[in-house]
Amino acid sequence: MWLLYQFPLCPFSRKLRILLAEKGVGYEPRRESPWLRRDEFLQMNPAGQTPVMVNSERPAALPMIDSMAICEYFEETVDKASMLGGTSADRAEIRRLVTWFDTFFYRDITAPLLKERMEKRLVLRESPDAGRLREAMKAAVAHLDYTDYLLDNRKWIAGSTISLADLAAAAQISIADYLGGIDWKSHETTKRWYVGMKSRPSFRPLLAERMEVVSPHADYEKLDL
Ligand SMILES: N[C@@H](CCC(=O)N[C@@H](CS)C(=O)NCC(=O)O)C(=O)O
Repeated sequence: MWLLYQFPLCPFSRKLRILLAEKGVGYEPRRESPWLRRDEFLQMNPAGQTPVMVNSERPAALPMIDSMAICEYFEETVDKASMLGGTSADRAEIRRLVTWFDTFFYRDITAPLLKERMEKRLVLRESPDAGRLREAMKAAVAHLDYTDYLLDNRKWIAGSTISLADLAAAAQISIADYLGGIDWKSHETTKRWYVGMKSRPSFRPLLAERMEVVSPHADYEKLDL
C-alpha cells in the first residue's frame, strides 16, 4: 500500500493526488504538517516538505520525495491516463508549464496566501498582512491573464490534450481559490477550463476536504462559479 504524507492545502500534494486518481493508483493519505518539523518526517525527507510517498510493503525502499519526481515515477510505471505524452517538444512544453505553476504561481500567489491566511492563524497566531494579501491577489490577476492567453490559443494548458500542466495549474489555482485569492471576474476562459477540471472525478473529492481554522468561500466547490 502506498502511503502519501500531505496536508489538505498543499498544492504539490494536490497535483500528485489528481494524477494518482486519474491513473487509478490507490493510496492512504497520511496527514503531515511540515511546519511541525516532526523528527520521523525529517528522517524520511530532510527537506521537511510534503508530499512524500512510501510503499509500506517495501520498507527498505527509499521514500519518494518531490511532487515532480513522484509524478514522473507513476508516469513511467503506470500506462493509464498518460499526462506527459506526445513528442519530445510536447513534453518540454508540459514540463515548462508545470515548473511555471509550481514555481512562479506558488511563489507569487499560493505561498503568500498560505502564509497569511493559514500559517499565521494556525501556527503563529498573528493577523494576516493586508498588504501582502493585496499583492498576492494582484499577482493572481496577472497569472490568470496568462492562463487565459494560453487557453485562448490551445485546448488545454500545454497543448491539445490534458497533461500534468493542467493538473499543476488546477492544483495551485484551487488552493489560491480556497484561500480567497482569485477574482473570477474577467477571466472567462480560465474559469471555463477550471470548471471542467473541477468536475473531473479525480478532482471533486479533493474539493470536499477542509483545513482546520480556514474555511473556503461559499462558491469554492460549485461548478457554476
Ligand atoms: N518542490 C517541492 C515543493 C514542496 C513544498 O514546497 N511543499 C510545502 C507545502 S505545500 C512544504 O512542505 N513547505 C514546508 C517547508 O518548505 O519547510 C515539490 O514539488 O514537492
